[in-house]
Amino acid sequence: MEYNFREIEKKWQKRWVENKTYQVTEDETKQKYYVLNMFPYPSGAGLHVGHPLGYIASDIYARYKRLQGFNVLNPMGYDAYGLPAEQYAIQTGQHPAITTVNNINRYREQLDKIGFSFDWNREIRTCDPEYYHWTQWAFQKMFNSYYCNDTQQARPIQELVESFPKYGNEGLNAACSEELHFTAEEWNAKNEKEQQEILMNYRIAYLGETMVNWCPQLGTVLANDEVVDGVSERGGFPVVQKKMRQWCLRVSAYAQRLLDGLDTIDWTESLKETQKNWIGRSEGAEIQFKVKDSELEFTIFTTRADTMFGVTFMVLAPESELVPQLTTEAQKADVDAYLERTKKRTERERIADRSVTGVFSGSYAVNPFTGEAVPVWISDYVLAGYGTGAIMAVPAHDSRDYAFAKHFGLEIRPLVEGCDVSEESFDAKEGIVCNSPREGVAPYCDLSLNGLTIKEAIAATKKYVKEHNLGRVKVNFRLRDAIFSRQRYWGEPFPVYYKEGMPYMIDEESLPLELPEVAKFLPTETGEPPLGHAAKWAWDTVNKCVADNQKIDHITVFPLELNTMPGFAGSSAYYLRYMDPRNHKALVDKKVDEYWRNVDLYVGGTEHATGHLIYSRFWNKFLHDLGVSAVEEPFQKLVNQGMIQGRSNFVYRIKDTNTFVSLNLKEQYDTTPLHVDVNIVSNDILDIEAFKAWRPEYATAEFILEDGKYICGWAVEKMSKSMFNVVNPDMIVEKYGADTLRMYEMFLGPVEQSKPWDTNGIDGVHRFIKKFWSLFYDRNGRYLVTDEPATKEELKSLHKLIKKVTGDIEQFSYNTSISAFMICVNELSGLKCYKKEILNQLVVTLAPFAPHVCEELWETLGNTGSVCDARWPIYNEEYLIENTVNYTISFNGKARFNMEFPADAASDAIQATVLADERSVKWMDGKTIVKVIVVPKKIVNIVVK
Ligand code: ANZ
Repeated sequence: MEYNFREIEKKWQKRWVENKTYQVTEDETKQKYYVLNMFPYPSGAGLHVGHPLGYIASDIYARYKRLQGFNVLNPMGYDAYGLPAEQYAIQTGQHPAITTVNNINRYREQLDKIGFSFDWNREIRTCDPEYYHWTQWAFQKMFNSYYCNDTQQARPIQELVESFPKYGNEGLNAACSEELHFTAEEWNAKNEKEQQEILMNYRIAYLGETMVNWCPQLGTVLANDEVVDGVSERGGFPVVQKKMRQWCLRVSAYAQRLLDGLDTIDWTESLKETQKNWIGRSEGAEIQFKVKDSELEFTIFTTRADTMFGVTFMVLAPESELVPQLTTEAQKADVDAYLERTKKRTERERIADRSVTGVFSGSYAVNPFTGEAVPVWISDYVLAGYGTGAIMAVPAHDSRDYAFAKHFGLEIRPLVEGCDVSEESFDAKEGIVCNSPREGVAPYCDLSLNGLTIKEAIAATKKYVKEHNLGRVKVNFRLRDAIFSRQRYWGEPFPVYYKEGMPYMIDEESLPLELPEVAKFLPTETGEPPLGHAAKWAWDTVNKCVADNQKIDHITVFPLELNTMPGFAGSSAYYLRYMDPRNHKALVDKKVDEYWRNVDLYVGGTEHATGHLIYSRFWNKFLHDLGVSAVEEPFQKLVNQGMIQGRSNFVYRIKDTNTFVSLNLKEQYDTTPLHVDVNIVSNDILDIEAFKAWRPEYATAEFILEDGKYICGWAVEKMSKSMFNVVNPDMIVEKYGADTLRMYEMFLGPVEQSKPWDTNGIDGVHRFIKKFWSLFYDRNGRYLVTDEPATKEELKSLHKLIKKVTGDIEQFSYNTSISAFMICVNELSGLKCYKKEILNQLVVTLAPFAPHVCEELWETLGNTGSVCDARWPIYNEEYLIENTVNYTISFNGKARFNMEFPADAASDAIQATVLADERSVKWMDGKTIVKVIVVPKKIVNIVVK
């Protein structure tokens, strides 16, 4: 029988479905293992060979764990809300739900062909109301919670509702947007709306005034990385900074826990480092400065409190609320002009751009340490969202302050008198060189920093600040709260209605609140989000249902929220839902969650390092506080798969002709390289007929060939449609089978590494599977397998493999495993080993990589049940012991041939056997033996004369 992969793969894919091979339930008798892939956004282009890379890697691991006896959860679903479907809808009128379903169906078809062990029973789609029910539910819980800094956890907002009337917010230590102080009397004197405003200050999901990148043409707010040089990445439309009331999540409250959690998980150091930087913990002090000739006071944040004596000016962020207060009449026009200018820049551009801009406010601030008045400037190198949005500038010790002072001719005063502050002496990284020991400073206050190191000086200053009530010690985080509103259609609707401008949650029993139909997917004429087009988008609080907008009376029927949730909403807790996807009563049943706990292995791209992987950790911690998620960290081990790059092919057209010259002859002509579809090139040889048929203009093309062939050039580039280097996995499966595709993708190189797709080696992998097959059947289809006992050599070959593959899989080093399979199969072929004892175990070892062919051969060997349920073989060290040693036989120091001896052979015996060998007789050439030296386990040297 021939290796007919088409039939085999079809047969087993069908049988897996019929036998529910990959369906998994909670089984208390087995240990769980949860494998997860970052679920895909189903785009219109379908899968290319880069997409399954991570899925194959995790599938191998899932199958391996199952063979080891674990109860493995390996689910798959779709991140189905997203911009491309919506943009397409805007352009064509096609409802995004339809495009999304079509794309999902195509994805599923492609995935099914590759033979994954996904439990499709657990499929989820983020756009499915049954799914987003729980996204909305979690949002409501966040709205109804605040973060207690003392206990470091989320707690019901109801606690505040109950304590404010009794104690005000005295003694409350909670994460908030703004520091507030009020007594019980003050609280009780407020009306409902005012009280709601105060509670908003503490809620974990809150409406906040935020500066956003607003793109009027797209009618939406963009994330910083969606804005490039002041225009939208998508479409190139102008973007302005605008203050907007938006839903936000108080991610910043969890900053310390997000940081601490990193020490408990098995992620790469580089990814942890990225998250640490993103969270950006910074220890410093907040210090108060009085405004000269005024009652006003403001606070700055500094990590270098010790530099108080070097402050020569202050800087406010342009958006700071202090700006209008501190701007004097004389400076107003200049300040307004400056503010107008900076509005156009995103925060990221402001950080990246080092050109100096700014304007004097007209006011002065008093240094609490020296009593000196220094000018207050406004500049966008100070960010509104960080620290207090105001700084004390120490140009002699901070590079940005230095550049600013130089530009505007402000004083640069080093901490040590007489220090060189010329441009040449400035070390941007270290600040100016003369940091310590500190000498010669004449403090106005009684603090002396003389002789201290920077660290000691900072500590001493902080202590002084605290003791003299000049400010407080403060830890700042760079991590910002997440903006959670999008002015788009294709996303989860907020389960929120508005009464007197304040948001209220629809009751939990009424969830999910389903996305309404709209006439148009664009913002309305009045600039409202697309949901503003919905005719039936009001909440009837009596009947607890959605009502026509006409019924809005602001008494019992209220308008619903028009924003929708952002992309990360649906992907933040999806791994929990996979545990219990059809539960109507809860996100996940408590017992089920206790069983699966968290993801043991998560595989996905590094591009999610700071988005999804921060948000989902935050979301999970919140649910953990609620007692919903059993484990604080959602993803125990994380593996980032590399990208598969495209391998492009080129043809060379001779300028101004329709003639194409083969690669190695092109130097003789003046040519232009053109991308050619890699699918009509095989091993860099162009299929000329296919090329002619590819484009009408090539129908009459002529060719200058070498050795009768047209050889294409190649280059490694991003895999993209425009480079014609996209390889569709369907084509590979069609030509070679899924098992070859799976093994080949893994053979390309280490999973974590980016590497080019290069079909040139695929034949080799395919041949390997055929060779493996030929251990079972000969060319004439005769079944070869026997029950004979295995020899030591055969066992050694097998156990060497088992040992290697077991170790490799644990390290995700699949490419080296595949080499080991090739070696083993070659060895067994050489030994003509067709023994069941060996083949049974070989099949099990290969099954995670090539499941179809292994199922088939497992059955052939007479086993019942799926190979998935076999036992992973355990290698036996005994078979691996080298029981023979290879000796080099030399004559007068020259190596001549090799001989095998038992490892424990005695020197005498070795000597006798060597001398009796006919090759020795030849090399001695009738001469006399002077001496025979036997170096155990190595060499035999015969000295002759
Ligand atoms: C005085 C000083 C002297 C500073 C010196 C630094 C060096 P990290 O580590 O990132 O927290 N800063 C504070 N708030 C800022 C804002 N909103 N925008 C821009 N810069 C701000 O950095 C904290 C330091 O960055 C603070 O310490 C402050 O400058 C500046 F030799 O204060 B420093």
